[in-house]
Amino acid sequence: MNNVKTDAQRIVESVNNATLKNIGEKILAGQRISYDDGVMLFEEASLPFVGTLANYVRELKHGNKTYFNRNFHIEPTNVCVYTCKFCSYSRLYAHREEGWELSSEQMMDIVRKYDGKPVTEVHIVGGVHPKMNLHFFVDLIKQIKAHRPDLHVKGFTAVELDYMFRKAKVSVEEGMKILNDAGLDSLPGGGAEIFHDEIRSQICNDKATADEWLQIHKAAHLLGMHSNATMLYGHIEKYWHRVDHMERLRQLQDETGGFNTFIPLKFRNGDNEMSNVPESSVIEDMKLYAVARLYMDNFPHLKAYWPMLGRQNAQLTLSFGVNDLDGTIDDTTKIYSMAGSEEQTPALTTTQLVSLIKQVKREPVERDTLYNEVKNYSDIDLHEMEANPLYN
Ligand code: V47
Ligand code: SF4
Repeated sequence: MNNVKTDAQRIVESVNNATLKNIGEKILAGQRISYDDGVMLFEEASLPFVGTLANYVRELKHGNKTYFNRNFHIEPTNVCVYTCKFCSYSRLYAHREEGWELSSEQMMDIVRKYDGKPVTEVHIVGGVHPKMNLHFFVDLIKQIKAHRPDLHVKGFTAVELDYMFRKAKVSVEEGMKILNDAGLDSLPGGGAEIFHDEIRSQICNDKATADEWLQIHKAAHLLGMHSNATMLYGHIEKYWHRVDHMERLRQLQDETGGFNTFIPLKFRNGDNEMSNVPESSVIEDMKLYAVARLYMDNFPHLKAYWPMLGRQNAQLTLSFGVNDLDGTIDDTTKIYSMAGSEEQTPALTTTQLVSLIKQVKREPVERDTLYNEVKNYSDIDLHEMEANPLYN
């Protein structure tokens, strides 16, 4: 830790730009950086500058610990009433014969497939299907909880919830309470994209607005539920739109403290209506993670979702502020493989994930959804893990 602090002090002392030096000094003193500082970091700072500072903040908060959890995904449908231009995954409701729709029984078969396996979470997220309504999902959640009460149910983006609540003619607060009472434990971070209307109106004009997204997460937090937040970056947004997005999240977090994790999602341009938009470079990706770590000072965790970044770049993020890697065991999600990610079958065994983390000298720690530590793998031999079916 002392070394990282010295590295951070050195890089701040050596920078010529007075504004950047001032931002660096704020970070070293544990002070919050401003909106203008955030934009300045994107526009003017070098990758080593933001990276060294982000690594310092990461180690201050978490030392070498790198969390992962063992979960599985259920994607109820890819049929969707919305038309987000970046989405390679959905099929319009009008063409629903080209998509898939799982029945409750089929989803319960997926849950039962994990009986006896050491998973702690099911992540349920999909398209917005007009027939899969609030009552359908209340029933599904109850069935999951009746079958496996200890399984944490993290489900539904604010976009799915907004549609569900409107259709059921309940308020956001009533709808969240109904789902929470049924057994929904927390919310994933999807659907946030870029909040600012200048961009939102161009890439996902017809779904929940920024204010609606934030209102739903606030309602969940007020019930004592936790949630995550994402940002879809690296397409047509400007740096200041990213900072505006992070600022709105930081403000809600100041109010409720209900967010666990911030998850930047790299835009992938395969097979969607934005295929003409080039993808961001690895340097831009690492810079984004680092600035996010510096800006989101009240978010405990910063997560990289490797199925979309690729495993080597995800490993690299561990030096740029990230302390959590997602996508373990048997990540059945199709959203990124359909968007052109290198990871066509995103499954990584626990042994492989632990090995990825150890290769860069970090400490692999399995966590549950709420970041309670389940197991520290630092002293567990990789050969022993390879021989144990529980980890493969
Ligand atoms: O909201 C869609 C994104 C999100 C593309 O909370 C795309 O733990 C890149 O939110 N390129 C859904 N991204 C996934 C999501 C998520 C994933 C993992 C963990 C958690 C969590 C949440 O996927 C959507 C959208 O932003 N997305 N298409 C694309 N072409
Ligand atoms: Fe539907 Fe989600 Fe795809 Fe948008 S990103 S079209 S809401 S599945």
